[in-house]
Amino acid sequence: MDRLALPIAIAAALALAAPAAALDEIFETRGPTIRVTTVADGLDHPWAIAFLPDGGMLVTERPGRLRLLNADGNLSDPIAGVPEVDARGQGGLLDVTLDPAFAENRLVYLSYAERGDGGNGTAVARGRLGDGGTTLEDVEVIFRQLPKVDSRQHFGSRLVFDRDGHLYVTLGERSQERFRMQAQDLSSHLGKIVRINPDGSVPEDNPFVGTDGARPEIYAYGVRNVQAAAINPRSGELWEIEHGPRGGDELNIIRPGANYGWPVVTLGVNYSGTTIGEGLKTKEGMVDAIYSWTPVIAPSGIIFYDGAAFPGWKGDLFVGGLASTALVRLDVDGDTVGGEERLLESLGLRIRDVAEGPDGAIYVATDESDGAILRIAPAD
Ligand SMILES: [Ca+2]
Repeated sequence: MDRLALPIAIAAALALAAPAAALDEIFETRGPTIRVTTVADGLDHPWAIAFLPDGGMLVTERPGRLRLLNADGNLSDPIAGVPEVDARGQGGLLDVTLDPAFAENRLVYLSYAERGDGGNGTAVARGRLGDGGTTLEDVEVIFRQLPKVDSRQHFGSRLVFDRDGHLYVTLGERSQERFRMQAQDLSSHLGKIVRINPDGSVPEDNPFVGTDGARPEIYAYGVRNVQAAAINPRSGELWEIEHGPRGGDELNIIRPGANYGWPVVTLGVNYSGTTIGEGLKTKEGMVDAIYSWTPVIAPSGIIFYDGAAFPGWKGDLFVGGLASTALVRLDVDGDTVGGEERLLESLGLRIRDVAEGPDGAIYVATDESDGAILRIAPAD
C-alpha cells in the first residue's frame, strides 16, 4: 500500500462506521427531474413500508422491530406485541400491510420467519394497532408455511390484498436443492403463492380446493423466491417479480392454478454456473415470464404508480433492486412491458421496498445496516 492509499483506506473505513449523511439530491431522468431526500435513517435493514391513513407509515426492521414513522418524520420506539422472529440469514420480520378496512378495524398484517418443528418457515400474523400506535394487540397467527425446513434463505413474504379482500402471501422455495423440487408439489407450501381470507381461512373458490393431496391455500405454484408483488390497478390481477438464480429474474402475471415452472423451467443457472435440471427455458403446461433480467437485478418490493405527482409515470411499475442498487421503472402497456429505466443507481443503495405516499411521492426503503426511508418527489 503506498503513502497516498493508506489515508484513503482509513477515511473509507471511518466513512463506513459513521452514519450515512442525510440525502438531498437532484437527479435527471428520461422524464421528470426528481429530488431525493432522506425521511428517516438509522434503521436496521428495513424490509417494508405501509402508509397509514394519517400520512404516517409503519416500517419493519428485519431483526424483529416494527416502528411508526409519523408524518412529521419522528420515528417511534419499537411497537410492542410483534411475534418472535427467526432473524438469521434472510429471515426476520419481513412485510407489513394494512387491512383494507384499517380505518375502522386497525388490523395490521405481518409476515416473518418463524422457528418450529423441522426448522423454520414463513408465517403471517395479524393484530390490532393500539390507539396510541405503541402496541399490537390481540395478535394471532393466521398462516404458517408447511413444511418447515432447515434453511436461512428464500422466505418470499410479500402480503397483498386484492380488490375482493383476499390476502395473497408469496412463499419462497427455501433455496436448497434438496427441497427446491417441492415448488412443483401441491402438498407443500414451498415455492407457492397462497390466497387466504383475512382470518386465515381458505376461500372456497381457490383453484385446488377439493384436489386430493393439495394444500387448499395454494393459488399458483412453481415460483422460486417472490419478494415483490402488487395488484395491477388496471386489471385487478396479481403481478409478481421473483429472484432468479444466476440470471433469470422473472416478472409473472399470476393466474389461478397456474404453474410458473421453477425449478423445471428457468432462464438462469445455478450460482456455480451448472445447469438447473434439464436446463429448459420453456415447457408446455408451464407459464412463461412476461419479462426477465439477466444479469439479475435482485427484485424486492414493487408498486404500480398511480399518483398525481408524476403524471407521466402513471401506470408504470417501479421495482426495488438489491444487487442492481436501482429503482427500476418499467413501461407497462396492458400485459406487456415496453422497456425500462434505472433510477438512483449511482447512490449504490440496495432498494428493499417501494411505496406510494398519499402525496404522490415515491418512497423507498434501503437494505443497509444504517438503512433509510427516502422520498422521491418532483424537483420543482
Ligand atoms: Ca418461471
